[in-house]
Amino acid sequence: MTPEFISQIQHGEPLAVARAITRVERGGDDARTLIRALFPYTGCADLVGITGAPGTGKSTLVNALAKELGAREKRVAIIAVDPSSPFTGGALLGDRFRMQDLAGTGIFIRSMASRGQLGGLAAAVSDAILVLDAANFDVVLVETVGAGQGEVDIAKHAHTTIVLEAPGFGDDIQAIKAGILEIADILVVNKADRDGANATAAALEMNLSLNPDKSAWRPPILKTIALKGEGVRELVDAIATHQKYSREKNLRAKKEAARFEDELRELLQRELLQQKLQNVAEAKWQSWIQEITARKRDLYAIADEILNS
Ligand SMILES: Nc1nc2c(ncn2[C@@H]2O[C@H](COP(=O)(O)OP(=O)(O)OP(=O)(O)O)[C@@H](O)[C@H]2O)c(=O)[nH]1
Ligand SMILES: [Mg+2]
Repeated sequence: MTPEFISQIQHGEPLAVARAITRVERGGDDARTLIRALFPYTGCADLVGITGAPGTGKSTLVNALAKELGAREKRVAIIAVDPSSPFTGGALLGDRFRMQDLAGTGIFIRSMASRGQLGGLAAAVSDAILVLDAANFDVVLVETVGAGQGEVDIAKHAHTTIVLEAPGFGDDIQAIKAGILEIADILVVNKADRDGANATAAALEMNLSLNPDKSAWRPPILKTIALKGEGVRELVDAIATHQKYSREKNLRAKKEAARFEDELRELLQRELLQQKLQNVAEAKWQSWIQEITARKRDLYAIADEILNS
């Protein structure tokens, strides 16, 4: 890792930034050295999470948001966390289309697959965010499907979290089902060109009014037609309003502290686990599991043995 590489990343050179993210995805010592070198240059980018059920229009909206931010002279990067789940098989094709859509705009886009990530998806995405932050992007947009704890954590830890909903599920609010409504700083009913958008907005409104805390930030409910870019200007304004509010109320600093605290705990868990297990042979491990299933010994006894070894 040369000083030139670090400097290229800091200048936001797309190839260097892409290589850096590949490196943090692979994990290991290389990733660690890189993040440590970049960390002092982070802490400036606005981190905006966009989450919602599959198909609500997150990718379309993120592209529209990125363009509007770009028009406001912001340097924008996008991370799309691809759930690589069977029910959203279109993600890859969709992403190719998105990348074409953004070609020539100077907007950096990268998708990260949630499968097969050493050290977990959340860790890889946080490191990628640090890379983009060090690369002097003003805004990092992170799209996640609101499923899975790691993904929810990513969204939760953004400075501003947008939860997307779309009409067409009857009275059901998908975000409630997914348990992600509470993390919203801004609620968006996308596909407002469709029947039921007003009803969905009203249902969200009712849900918000159940929250008795009048002093807290009340998430605005906006309607967008992401396909046509309608409502996107208002959404960018709402993001700015929220960021101003969270700076004034010191929420941004608190969120960041909470994020690093969670990440430090996770890191320690992984490292300690690895430390304790690195000298345990697979056969030994399997024999412990068999002892437990045969009720010869219990979980606590085995754990004690490992911890005291
Ligand atoms: N009618 C209508 N369709 C839209 C709108 N926004 C997005 N769509 C369509 O909805 C479909 C899903 O959009 P995506 O942006 O891929 O949704 P997503 O939430 O990113 O989907 P996943 O990443 O697979 O979870 C696409 O066919 C879009 O063209 C909108 O405002 N109105
Ligand atoms: Mg998508």
